[in-house]
Amino acid sequence: MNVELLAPDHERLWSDLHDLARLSEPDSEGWTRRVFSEPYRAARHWVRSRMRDAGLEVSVDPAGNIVGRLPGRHGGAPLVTGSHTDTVQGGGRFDGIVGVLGGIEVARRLRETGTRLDHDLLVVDFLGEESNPYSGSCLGSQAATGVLTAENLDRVDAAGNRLGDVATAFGLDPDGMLTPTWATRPLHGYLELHIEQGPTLEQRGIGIGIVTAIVGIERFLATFVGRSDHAGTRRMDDRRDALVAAARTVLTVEREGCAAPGDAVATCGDLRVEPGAENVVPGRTRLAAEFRSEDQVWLSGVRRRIVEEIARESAENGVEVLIDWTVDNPVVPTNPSVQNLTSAAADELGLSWMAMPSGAGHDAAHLAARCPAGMIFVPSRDGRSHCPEEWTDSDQIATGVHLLAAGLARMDQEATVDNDFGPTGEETGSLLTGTTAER
Ligand code: HGY
Ligand code: MN
Ligand code: MN
Repeated sequence: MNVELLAPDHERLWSDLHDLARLSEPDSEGWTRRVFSEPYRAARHWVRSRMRDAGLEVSVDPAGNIVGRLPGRHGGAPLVTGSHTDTVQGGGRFDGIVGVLGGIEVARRLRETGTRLDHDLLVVDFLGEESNPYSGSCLGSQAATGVLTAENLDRVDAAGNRLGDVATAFGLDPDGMLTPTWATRPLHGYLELHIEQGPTLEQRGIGIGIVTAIVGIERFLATFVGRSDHAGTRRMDDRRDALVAAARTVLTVEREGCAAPGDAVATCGDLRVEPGAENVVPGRTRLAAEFRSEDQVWLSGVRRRIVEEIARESAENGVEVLIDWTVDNPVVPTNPSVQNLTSAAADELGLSWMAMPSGAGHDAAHLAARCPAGMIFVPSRDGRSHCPEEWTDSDQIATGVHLLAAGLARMDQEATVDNDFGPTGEETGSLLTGTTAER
């Protein structure tokens, strides 16, 4: 198969990206399309119509994911690509979107060049990949792979809305979300195109990242309970200040992250103060924090260490603390065969590439539990993401889409993608063990 032919139509891809970007909360900074919101409903309608225009058979699976199918010669276990079109609050135009539009463009190019894959190709817009109060993140890929539970459906958001009810109001079937469509159905393989959301590729002047692992994420919500008091009459040695206790935890979390091995990170992203008045000693605070690393040992250890530290510090301030761990995603290595097939395709296209971990979470982490899965990164300008400044150049996206097509084509040709031996019977080592093949 001459994969040069599968090069994407730059203008069409770029025009799609900017058409979709129009569907955002009108008065938000940057681009905001939160799961279950009206802009998100409009975006899913737009995605379905673009999939149909591309000649795909479009459906919404029981988990709520939009699935575009391009029939293959022999059918069987499908090849899957895709990503997400929901955004964070005040986010950008590329995170997730590049993978969904890239998958649609690959399908168009296969049809326009008369290239028939052996396997069906499914292009998926996964429901709600971004962080949510119900299941942590990745609602649609969790549901499709059997991770979402009835308990998740009963969780409520800050306004007290229950996931099951919100999904029903959005037109989805909560019972369907508990039917793990892809937990039993065999999948031939999964390859996702995504922006790096970090600075490495740009700093190294490399056009492609081949992801070796997706970091594990531990996330907690800590509630500090002290005592509200008059700020003018309560002596400093007689306070139970819930904000001071939370502030000490913020510094403890930061210390953990700075002392951690490798690329591990630790972040406190949200702090709520009650009653939140300048003349009242805060009686209650709520702090959201998370830890990420590709080192599972460190990640598991930090959970134990930080609980003891927070309890000790809070007690010194006469404050009680309740910690609820809301996300406990393990480190997920990508499939070595998929890494090697994708890097071979990058070599064939003469692309510069490097092996690298993903510091962001992705739907691929859940697909990896169900089939040989991998990811391709394209650069992010200044490493910025989850903000209006998020940007990737048109030609960088086109290069990523071209590699996505070539990587999927190679996976399609493999009898089983999990094949550990190449045509000569040599063991195809993983990029995990090889040197970073920067070209
Ligand atoms: O938070 C993440 O890593 C992803 O962008 N949802
Ligand atoms: Mn994403
Ligand atoms: Mn994101």
